Amino acid sequence: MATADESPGVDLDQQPARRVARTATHRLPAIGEMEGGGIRGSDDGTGLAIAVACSRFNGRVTDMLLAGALAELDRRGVAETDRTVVWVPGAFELPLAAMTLAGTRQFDAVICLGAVIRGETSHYDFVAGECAAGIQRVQLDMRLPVVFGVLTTENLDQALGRAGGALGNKGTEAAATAIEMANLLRRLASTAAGVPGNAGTAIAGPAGDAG
Ligand code: INI
Repeated sequence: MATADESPGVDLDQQPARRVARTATHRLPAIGEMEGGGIRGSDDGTGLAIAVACSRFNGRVTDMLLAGALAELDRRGVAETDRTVVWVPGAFELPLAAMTLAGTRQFDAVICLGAVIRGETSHYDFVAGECAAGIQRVQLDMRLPVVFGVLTTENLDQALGRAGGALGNKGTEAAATAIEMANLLRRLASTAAGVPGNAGTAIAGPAGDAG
């Protein structure tokens, strides 16, 4: 089928410059064409606005996750004025808070922090499973990085070990992920939209956005 560019009577061979431009509109740079062999978000948080939703349940752990996340945002240049922290009762409530924050369109990423620790009943499985599924749903539906900084452990010691203890801090990791993903989406959006004629197919626009 003839496209607008290939309408009868137009000899593309006579228009080499135009032909090159046309070719470029149809694809992102291939892996190998970008530095380092791929496209990656930077770890520089300057200019990014980040929201953090933090669960109060197992607060001894989540306080440490939050401290780790905020320190990492600081270290990577996210201004204090560009950060918002909201609290929810438990991990089960994190997806709704994340959805609401994402819906404001004021943030480049949302970080969810929580600690689900196995008890004697199956409650743990429901809370952990629904929390993870809900967070993933928000990030896909909203096309915004929503980071799963939620510990799911057998006991308190395992959680403490991953909240600033011997095994690192899940909050710190979550902040780094938020920045990298926010920058990656920005980059992909500008790569796609920046190619002449490709504005209508920018790949990182929010769901439901007309543009
Ligand atoms: N919430 C957590 O964040 N961590 C848990 O370990 C936990 N456990 O085990 O019960 C937990 N439960 C509360 C839940 O998140 C909701 O706040 C509650 O069910 C009300 O919706």
